[in-house]
Amino acid sequence: MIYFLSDAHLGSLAIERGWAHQKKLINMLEMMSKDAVSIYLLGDMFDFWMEYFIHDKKKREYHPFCKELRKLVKQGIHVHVFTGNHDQWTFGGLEKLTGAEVHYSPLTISRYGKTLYLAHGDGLLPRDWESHYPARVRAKIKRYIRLKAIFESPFLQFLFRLLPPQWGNALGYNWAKKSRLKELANPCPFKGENKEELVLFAKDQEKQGNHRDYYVFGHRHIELDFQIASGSRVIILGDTFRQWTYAKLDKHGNISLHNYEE
Ligand SMILES: [Mn+2]
Repeated sequence: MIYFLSDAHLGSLAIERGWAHQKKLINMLEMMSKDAVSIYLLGDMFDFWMEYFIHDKKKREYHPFCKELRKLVKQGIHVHVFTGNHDQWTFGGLEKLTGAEVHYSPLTISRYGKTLYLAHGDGLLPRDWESHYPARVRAKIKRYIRLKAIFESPFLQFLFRLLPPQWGNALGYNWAKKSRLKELANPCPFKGENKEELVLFAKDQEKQGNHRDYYVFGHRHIELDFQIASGSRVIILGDTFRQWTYAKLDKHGNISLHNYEE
């Protein structure tokens, strides 16, 4: 069995009962470990993850989760962690801490006779994205692209890593809290086949001849299993703080969405 989950946003200042959240996530991974060959964590497992040059005590909070990943790796399960837009600032530390393989960009894999495109999903757009949105939305997307470039700038990352962790974390966690509260106040359900960026992205990939059976994403915090014209399915993983979503690929190549309950 291959499992997929994403978007735990561990450490979020907008999610209460931090330990209960982390404990449930660990239990969910334990459940998967019973028959998992691989587990893919598709980004934003942490609400904010930055590796500073100075020791960051805050990371201790995540040790139970990181220890669990290490345990799964020791058991022989292939554990893959993708970076998301909230936790992209890892420079080898997370890999060292967990033993998991860290991916910084999308990945195409073949398993059980199916091809899968895996990505966190932020910033993925079809080539002709501008034709799909009115000016107001285009401006918003452009702002996001600019912000993403700032977040990904090696020079700015270097400067941020020089900060005392308390300062950096105060900035990072409050930025993340703001985006979480904004989402809670104003949730954005599935926008429909012709507006949902990740569906448009998948359709464009198919148009370019890059066929995959399944596109699996996180990021949007909505649960979606949507078939596009090429026959491919776009799976969006919901989250692991409220909906407790995961996807499962069985040995016959069938993929399905589930909700973890204790
Ligand atoms: Mn995200």
